Amino acid sequence: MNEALAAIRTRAARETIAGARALIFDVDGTLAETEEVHRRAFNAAFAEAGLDWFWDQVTYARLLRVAGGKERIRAFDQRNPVPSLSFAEIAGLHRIKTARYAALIAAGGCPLRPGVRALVGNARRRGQRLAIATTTSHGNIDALLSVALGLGWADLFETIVAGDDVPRKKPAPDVYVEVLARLTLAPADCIAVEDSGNGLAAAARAGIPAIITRSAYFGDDDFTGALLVVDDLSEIDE
Ligand code: XBP
Ligand code: MG
Repeated sequence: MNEALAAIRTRAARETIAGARALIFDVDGTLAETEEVHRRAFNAAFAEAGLDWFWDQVTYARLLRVAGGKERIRAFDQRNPVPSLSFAEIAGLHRIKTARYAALIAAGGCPLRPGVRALVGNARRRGQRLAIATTTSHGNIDALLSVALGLGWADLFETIVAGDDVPRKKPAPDVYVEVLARLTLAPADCIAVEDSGNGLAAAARAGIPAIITRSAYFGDDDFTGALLVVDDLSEIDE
């Protein structure tokens, strides 16, 4: 594709985004580069539990293909022929991790990625409805956005659907289908804002056009079918 055609496509995508009835945001990797904080929280929980596990960035990048922290722990434990943790123990370990994540965010915060604040503000000014569709937990969303957007952050989003609110996590479409039901909007009236191949697949299975903001852990994913792929959201709203 030559530059002129690329510019035409980008302009058309920007107009589609500005004209959508609702923008549905993913959280981790999209609103903020949180996965390094999640990785530190997992490792802190393993240490606290006396497990000799440590997830380096290469290991975590591979495990991130499994959506959901509990599912990720289980996938790692099942690398052994005889897994060592029960479901209850995994849930307890994940609770420790979630507490560590909140503490790390509170201590150092995790800034919004470039362009996020502007896009949210411009969308609100255009009268667009905003929602969140994420695999992580409500507690993690609140920990992140109460620092990044202030204590009233939830007032910006009409509805928030988190991983444990639905039967299946991304790449299943469940969180997006639930958001559409709560907004009573058709998929084509919305735009999903995502960072990963799993997120794009989840939005696509719900029939929702998606834009991708490349993130640190998923930058090399296959984003075929995305309406637009950008390095960050500052390319969307000038
Ligand atoms: C990303 C995820 C989450 C986080 C960890 O969610 O897959 O599992 O990595 O959070 P999304 P939890 O990109 O959909 O926002 O440990 O709470 O799952
Ligand atoms: Mg994400």
